[in-house]
Amino acid sequence: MYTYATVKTWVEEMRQLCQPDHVVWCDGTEEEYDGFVKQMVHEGKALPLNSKKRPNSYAFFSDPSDVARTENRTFIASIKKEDAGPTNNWVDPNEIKKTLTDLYRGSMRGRTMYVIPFMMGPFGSPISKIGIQLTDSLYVVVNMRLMTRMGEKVLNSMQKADGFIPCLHSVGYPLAPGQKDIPWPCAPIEKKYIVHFPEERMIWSYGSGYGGNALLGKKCLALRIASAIARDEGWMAEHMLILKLTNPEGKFKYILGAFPSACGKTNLAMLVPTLPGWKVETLGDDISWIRLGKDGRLYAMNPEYGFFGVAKGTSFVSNPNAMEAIKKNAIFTNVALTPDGDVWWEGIDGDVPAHLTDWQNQPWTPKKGTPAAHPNSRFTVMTKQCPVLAKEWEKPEGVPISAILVGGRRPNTIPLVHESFSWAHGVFMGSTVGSEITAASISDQIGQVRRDPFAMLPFIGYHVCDYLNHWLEMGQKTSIEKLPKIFYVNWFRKDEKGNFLWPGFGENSRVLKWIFERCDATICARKTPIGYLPYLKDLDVKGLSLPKESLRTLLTVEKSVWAKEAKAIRTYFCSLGDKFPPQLFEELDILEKRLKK
Ligand code: O2Y
Ligand code: MN
Repeated sequence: MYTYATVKTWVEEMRQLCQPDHVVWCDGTEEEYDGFVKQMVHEGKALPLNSKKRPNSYAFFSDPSDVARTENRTFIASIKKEDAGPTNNWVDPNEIKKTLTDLYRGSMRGRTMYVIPFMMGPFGSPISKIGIQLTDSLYVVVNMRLMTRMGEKVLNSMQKADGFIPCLHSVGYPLAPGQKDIPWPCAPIEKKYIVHFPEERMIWSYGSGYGGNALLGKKCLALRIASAIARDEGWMAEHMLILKLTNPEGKFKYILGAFPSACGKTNLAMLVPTLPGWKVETLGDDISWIRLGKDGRLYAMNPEYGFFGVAKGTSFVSNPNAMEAIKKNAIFTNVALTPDGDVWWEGIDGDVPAHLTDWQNQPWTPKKGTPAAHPNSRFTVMTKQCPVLAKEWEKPEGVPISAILVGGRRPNTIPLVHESFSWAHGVFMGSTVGSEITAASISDQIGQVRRDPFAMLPFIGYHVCDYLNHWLEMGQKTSIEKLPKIFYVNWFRKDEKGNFLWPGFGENSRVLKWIFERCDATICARKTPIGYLPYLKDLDVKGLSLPKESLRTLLTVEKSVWAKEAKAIRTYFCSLGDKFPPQLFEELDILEKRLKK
């Protein structure tokens, strides 16, 4: 266990290993942030944007080899291989420590080691966790300041905390004496390692400076390590947005949503309802920590302090609140630049400009045929800049949850919305979530479903079967009426011509309204073999020009199609090995029986 008393010793040990020229303890202040950004501008690593259009905002451009999370270089180093399960890359902790110790030795030469004390979760929450990240990347430092509660306040609260999670990070590009630095130092792909030690509660990341690989509070700590801690301590760390939905009478509910990466979690979290009188407010767009409250209800809180959103496709049409949030004090990574020094990406509002500088600093015109912004280009901004932030978003105890939504991109089979019969049935639904493969390196996979249980597949820090079992056990901790209801939604259903049947975005408020009313039991629902579906009269489509036929398809359960789905689910469950929870096989058996009736 890494306790308060060991912070200085650990930092000193890592300093001796990585051999930086300097060590700087970050205080997390605005002045410090401004100084760091200025330094990076001076070094040619950051570009200030047009201050009239985008005040206090900066663009960064990564190495083309370092543009996203690298799942094949992400590892779980549990003592026993079987504890990592069939869906994680396992490495032996002792072996990988040897390999990485050799790589870290001298890896910060010619650089500064920054010490970042950070807190995931609000101060005062019983499940908030402290991390200390050591990094030789100033880009990481400034992003961590926007994404986490960071600095002196964390160090001061450490004495009361039960320890900290050590997070060691190096870009893996030491500088020889006199060697000039490059704008985005990193190591080649085969030398990148993002390693999690779930038993030791420790993270070692080497060779990448990008996003989830390098901002270690996010996917590494708040999901992979936290999911292992949560299993041991009886709570849950989930890949979920948190929103507050208020009806025209002023009654509100908190709703969570588990959707795989790039399925619109940020858009849903900040949705502008098209239904008059309804309101959505945001509490989080990516990660949710869930615990049992004293009253027997499940409570959720967002452990993060900022958004690291996908820029591509973000516009005043798809997400006006995100566009407002990033008007100032933002960091942009791998976006394109307009001639007047503002940002641009595919899908942003307005006409495509005639001339841009693309994310690789090359002149760009629409004729070029390549994306101007990288498809995984990002904005980083503090949560507090979201114009529809719910005032209670930082409540240490979290907010009581009424509903959990799950879903992926499914052009067929899955209706617009259906509700589970029970908690175990809801866990079954969550375990089957996935998206259809549209572009794969192996073309024969196109059209198949890539399953992603509760959208957590890349982020479970232990065995996927133990994870699903933990979900089932959480349902045993309280009475059924206190548990949130679980709904499976699918915004991505298509017709035979490949057109989306449902308009999505703000119109999703119509589905949220149905869910709200089901939670209150003010409306009935149609019992089908797969779950409860809306009666046509209960889904509010007033003012929506949706053909009757489309609505029918969106709310139909085709038994023959579902029989195939059930078969595919069985194949998937079997692929996860002997530890797969029997209760979920029972749910599948019952589903098949209901389909045969
Ligand atoms: O590519 C990256 O490093 C970022 S991944 C990411 C960032 C913010 C929210 N979610 C995700 C994700 O992959 O789920
Ligand atoms: Mn995510």
